Amino acid sequence: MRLFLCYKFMTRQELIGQIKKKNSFLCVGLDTDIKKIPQHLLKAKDPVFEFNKQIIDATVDYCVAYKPNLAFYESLGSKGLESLEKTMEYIPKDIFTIADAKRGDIGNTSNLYARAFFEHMAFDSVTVAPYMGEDSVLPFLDFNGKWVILLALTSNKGSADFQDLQIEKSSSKLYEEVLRKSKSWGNIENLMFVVGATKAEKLKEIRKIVPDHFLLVPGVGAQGGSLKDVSKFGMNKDCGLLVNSSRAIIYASNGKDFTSKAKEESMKVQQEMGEYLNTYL
Ligand code: NUP
Repeated sequence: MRLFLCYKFMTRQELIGQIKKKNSFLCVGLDTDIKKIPQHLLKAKDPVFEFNKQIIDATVDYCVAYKPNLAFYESLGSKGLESLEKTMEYIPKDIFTIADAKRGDIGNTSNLYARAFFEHMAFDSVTVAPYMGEDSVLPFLDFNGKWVILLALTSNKGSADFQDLQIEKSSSKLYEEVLRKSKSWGNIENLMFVVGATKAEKLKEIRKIVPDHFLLVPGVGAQGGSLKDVSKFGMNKDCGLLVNSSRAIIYASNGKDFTSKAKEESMKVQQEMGEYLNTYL
């Protein structure tokens, strides 16, 4: 196991600065599946890290964030975690990093999850599920300069099961109540929310509840969400969006040209984002 000695963080202002500098609010999802990576990389000592390294080199000029999803690394056991640690060391320090882990537990346990991602692996942020309530989220917010990205309205079909439930004797849906209640647990400097790109039509109402917070928006690309609608309804005066695309970029090709295709795809998304930043900001 590698031990990270640096305690790295990125402020809201620094993140906004990166978005303006790169004309991009793209987050590339490092959902690296050993079964999907190009054959020729399987000869490498650490194929998952080798893939990530080459994807990072190809896309780093067009994105402001990387989001490894923990499932892809944990499923490979200690080797997978080592690939993730190496990936975290490789990502340039001016890029925002998101551990997509969807954690949250009783206080002392949440504190250890936070230490794993913020101290051991030096992530800037972690995705957290709100289901266990305030005392399960606050331990993550105790870490100076680090961010919680709380699940609000997720991109999948099953989000309707609970998140969309109407609260009795109220005009709110459950996800709206999550936003209203949890926004006081942190502030716009340390708390973001997940809203799926497939739910772009809800962004107008969501912005009435959380006008200034950053939103992490997964679901463009493979899940079919519209970048245009997300930008139109979700952008605030500081942009306020990180839009994630994983499969559509990292698996744009599974041949030897995977890096040039990933570069092409990320550049395409970045150029579209540049237009929306000009139009809606
Ligand atoms: O609501 C969510 N939807 C979603 O797809 C919240 C997420 N964290 N994600 C994650 O974003 C998902 O687990 C995956 O890591 C990524 C989307 O990948 P893709 O559909 O762009 O390939």
